Amino acid sequence: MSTQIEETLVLVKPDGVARNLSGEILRRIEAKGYSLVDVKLVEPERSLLVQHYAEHEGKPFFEPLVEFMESGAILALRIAGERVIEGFRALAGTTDPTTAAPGTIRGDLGRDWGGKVQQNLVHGSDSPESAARELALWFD
Ligand code: RTP
Ligand code: MG
Repeated sequence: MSTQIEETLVLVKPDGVARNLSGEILRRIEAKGYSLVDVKLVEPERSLLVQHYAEHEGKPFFEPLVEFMESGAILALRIAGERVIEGFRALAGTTDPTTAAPGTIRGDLGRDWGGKVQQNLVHGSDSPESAARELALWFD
């Protein structure tokens, strides 16, 4: 099988940064064997968040989601590795932290805060197209 080194965008969302989980999340990424290419702590403009989550515009959770993402600092990571796009999504676990599998970031560390949006600690690009688009938004 040929190797398939990819890059993806990971965001430690405001709940992860506020709960001091950035190091724990980065530890899991590095322990898996992915490497860190670029990193920055940001408080993005609303326009960047709206572009980032453009696929969800019009959904009931869109506005609460953007407000949540504006509520504090975000750690943006550009990471690289073999099939890292799919692999990081597996490491993160499914969207709802209550039912995300134990062993995943969301399953082990996520909480259901009973709000209008899932505060699920991390974002990971969901396809090669999303990764290219999102890395350009956050890092270029
Ligand atoms: P992400 O894009 O952040 O990596 O998460 P995801 O692919 O697992 O989930 P997605 O469907 O893309 O939703 C984006 C983010 O919106 C919030 N959400 N809340 N209340 C709800 O039902 C709901 N649905 C989605 C979550 O923060 C989710 O990660
Ligand atoms: Mg998504």
